[in-house]
Amino acid sequence: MLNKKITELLNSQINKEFYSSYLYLDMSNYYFESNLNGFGKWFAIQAQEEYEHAMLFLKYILNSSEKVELNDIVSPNKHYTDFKQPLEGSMEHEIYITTAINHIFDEAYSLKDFKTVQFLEWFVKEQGEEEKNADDLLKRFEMFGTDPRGLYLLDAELGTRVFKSPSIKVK
Ligand code: OFO
Repeated sequence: MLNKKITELLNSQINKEFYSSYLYLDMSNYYFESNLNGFGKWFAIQAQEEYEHAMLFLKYILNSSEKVELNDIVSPNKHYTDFKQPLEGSMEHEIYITTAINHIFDEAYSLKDFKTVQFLEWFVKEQGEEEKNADDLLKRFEMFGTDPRGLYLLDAELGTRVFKSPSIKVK
């Protein structure tokens, strides 16, 4: 059993993670449409990771014998006009998600819900890595992406990304 507030926050996080998946899929589509297939693949894998994150929150709620609430996922509704915009959007979005996860962590800690604290620790670490990835990608784009040859090589490198399942398991 979980505290009501914690259950609400975890349910809201399911929605945020599905939205993250949608947002990254939208970015992926934009790059594929622009023939930057490596960027497209990188963001498609990111979308897949976010789907997995949503499922981890969902399973955690189910395993705690609480009700999962699946709410509407809003459309990303973005219209990118240059290759840098999704990278800036991704950075901004990861900071937003980190804030949301830290907030749940904080609430769980105050309520001495150490089971949830322990579950969230993996996400705190993951967010640190994702912010770093988003920042690296943005900076590397700023360095190399404005030169056609640099953009070509960066795209080729991003296309080598492979999907890895989250290292946390919620049965
Ligand atoms: Fe769900 O990992 Fe970042 O946002």
